[in-house]
Amino acid sequence: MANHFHLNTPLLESVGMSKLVGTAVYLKMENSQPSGSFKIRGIGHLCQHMVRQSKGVVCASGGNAGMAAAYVARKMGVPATIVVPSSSPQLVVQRLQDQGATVKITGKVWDDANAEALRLAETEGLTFVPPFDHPLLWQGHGSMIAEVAASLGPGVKPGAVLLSVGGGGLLCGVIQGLKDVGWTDVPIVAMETVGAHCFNAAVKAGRLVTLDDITSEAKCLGAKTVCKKAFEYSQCDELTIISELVTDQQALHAVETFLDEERVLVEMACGAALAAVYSGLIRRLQDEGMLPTPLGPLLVIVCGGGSVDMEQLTNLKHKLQT
Ligand code: PLV
Repeated sequence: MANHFHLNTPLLESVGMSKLVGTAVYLKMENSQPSGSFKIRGIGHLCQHMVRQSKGVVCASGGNAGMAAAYVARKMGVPATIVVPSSSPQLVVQRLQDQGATVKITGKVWDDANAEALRLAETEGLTFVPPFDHPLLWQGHGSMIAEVAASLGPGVKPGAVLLSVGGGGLLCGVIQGLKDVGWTDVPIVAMETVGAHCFNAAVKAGRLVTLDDITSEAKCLGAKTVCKKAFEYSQCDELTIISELVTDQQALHAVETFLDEERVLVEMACGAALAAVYSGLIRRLQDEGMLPTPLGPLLVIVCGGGSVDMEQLTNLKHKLQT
């Protein structure tokens, strides 16, 4: 069996984004992972530790965690059951089935699907694969920062990292990676959309908050409660985590601009991070003194695009009327 399932992804300099931000912008192209997102790093790592003698795996997902779990399970030769909420687009169900997974649609949002996945793990004796809340996931995701350090070469360090937050697994993984390479002083800009803002709500309240509902179209950011570790990191004095929100319209606009400029189609969950550049938020954070001026290279985690195609993009455009 392979050592790991993920690829060493390209680190691309974006001329268009660099012009906008006024510093070099590097894109970590996690969308080019075999399962379509960064999730394969952590889930691959976790499955290697937990799945060897398993009857099968079960994972609840907005899309990308499920794609990663289905891909890894197929490579390991074990069956995968992926539970998705009814809000996941049909193309996600199709892509999961194409990976050989059994797909079950339960509930309206990810939290409902997760309750069903936990029940199935219990009753069917399946190995539960959490999509964002587990130390092995964070350790696996951390490998992306080691790759960035190797790509940038000695003596070059990002001025800030820009990423999206759903349940907080990517955030915890990036922090793990920053710790591993000794970059914990690098500020992180953590983006969510309004209506999928469980991290921002927790940071503002000073405690974990469960949202009433997920009203954003960025369904892959749609966990109602962020994981405890992500919240703890937000309270930690040694780290700088700036939590910011964009609207769905801004995230969609960013997806479209990225497609035009970088020739890559990503999904809304990723658009949330990209929007920080295209909407001028990074510049504003500099003006407000939240980020330094001049800013060192901006590292953007291009987290994925497993839940989008042209039809879905057109539907979103109609729905959000941009
Ligand atoms: N998506 C999870 C959780 O959904 C999933 O099941 O696929 N960018 C993309 C493209 C994602 O798919 C996700 C997570 C994130 C960012 C956020 O990552 P997280 O959940 O680790 O913060 C409900």
